[in-house]
Amino acid sequence: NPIRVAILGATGAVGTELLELLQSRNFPLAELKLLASPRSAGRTLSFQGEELLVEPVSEKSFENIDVVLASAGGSTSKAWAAKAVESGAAVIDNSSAFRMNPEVPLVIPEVNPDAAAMHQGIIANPNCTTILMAVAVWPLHQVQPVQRIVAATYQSASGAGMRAMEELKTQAQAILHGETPITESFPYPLAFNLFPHNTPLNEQGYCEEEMKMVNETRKIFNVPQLRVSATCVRVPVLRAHSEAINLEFAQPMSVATAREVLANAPGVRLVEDWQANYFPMPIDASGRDEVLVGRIRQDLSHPCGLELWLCGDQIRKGAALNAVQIAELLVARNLLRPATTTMAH
Ligand code: A2P
Ligand code: 11C
Repeated sequence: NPIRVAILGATGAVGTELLELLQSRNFPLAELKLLASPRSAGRTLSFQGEELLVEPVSEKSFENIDVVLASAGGSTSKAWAAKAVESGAAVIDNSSAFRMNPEVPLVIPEVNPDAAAMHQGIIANPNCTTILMAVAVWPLHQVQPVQRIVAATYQSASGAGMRAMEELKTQAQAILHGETPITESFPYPLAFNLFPHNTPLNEQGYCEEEMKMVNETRKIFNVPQLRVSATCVRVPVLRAHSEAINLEFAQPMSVATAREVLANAPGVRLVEDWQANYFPMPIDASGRDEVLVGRIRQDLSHPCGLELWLCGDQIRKGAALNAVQIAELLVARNLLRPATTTMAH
């Protein structure tokens, strides 16, 4: 049956991509409602050749809606998710608000699709850096359990939203004109610079973004003690995140095995031309569905270690595409309505 969908945060970087994906993937839509803040009231967005009005989100927004794709930040999700669930909708939430709630499945369809079955109204979409890493590491973990993951990220402006992407361009122009760059979305100039991810730090010195990679990966892989450590960095790239990943297994995994596994893994594209020294780059990952993986090599410092490098579109697989894939999964498995009664308020 065709599905009635609402996009909460339709005017944002992820919202815009959700709109594009619902069109290009031929999602079985009965109705599409576009929701944003009162700032966007009166705006229209084009969808399948029609101009659709953006509505400010309200109490009535979720009536007769089957699926809410929410990407308007954690506080907006916290304010509206329970109301949407009460109205009978399944909420696929892109924010970090509910990810670590034990009642909320945290789903990457290529990795843990079965987890979706236990949802009670809300299904969380993982953080973009977690998704990209998990899509590449999970297939190897199936061949031989990963003992430890050490990651360093190179995160684009898109992870901080549409205004941040505009700010990077404006900063670059300002600097090229000899002017002082304006910083609003970011704490420091990003153009011609980089800085450690600016989310709050814990007492161990890890920032929130790094702890998301630790805790979300453990939940998605269902390995509560998995050893993960990350260093997250914002780089002056417009779109698509990159990650350098070191994996340690209990036994050596050959580069040939890893390459073969990843060449056949869902959602992964192996990109390696060793002669040309050509490997995944954010410009090649932008606008693509797959996570590009390459530079797979034996870790010189450890017999059971592997090194790899990946790039993935943060807005697409890192956010909007994963959310639409979850919606498709719910439809395919007839899971739109929770198996049990609705979630506690
Ligand atoms: P708006 O454009 O009306 O501000 P991005 O991550 O690219 O910055 O986008 C954030 C998205 O979340 C936008 O669509 C934005 O709408 C929406 N949003 C932000 N705050 C609210 C809110 N309080 N209620 C509803 N939507 C919101
Ligand atoms: C970034 N990953 O690139 C972040 C943005 O938990 O969904 C998304 C934050 C989140 O800054």
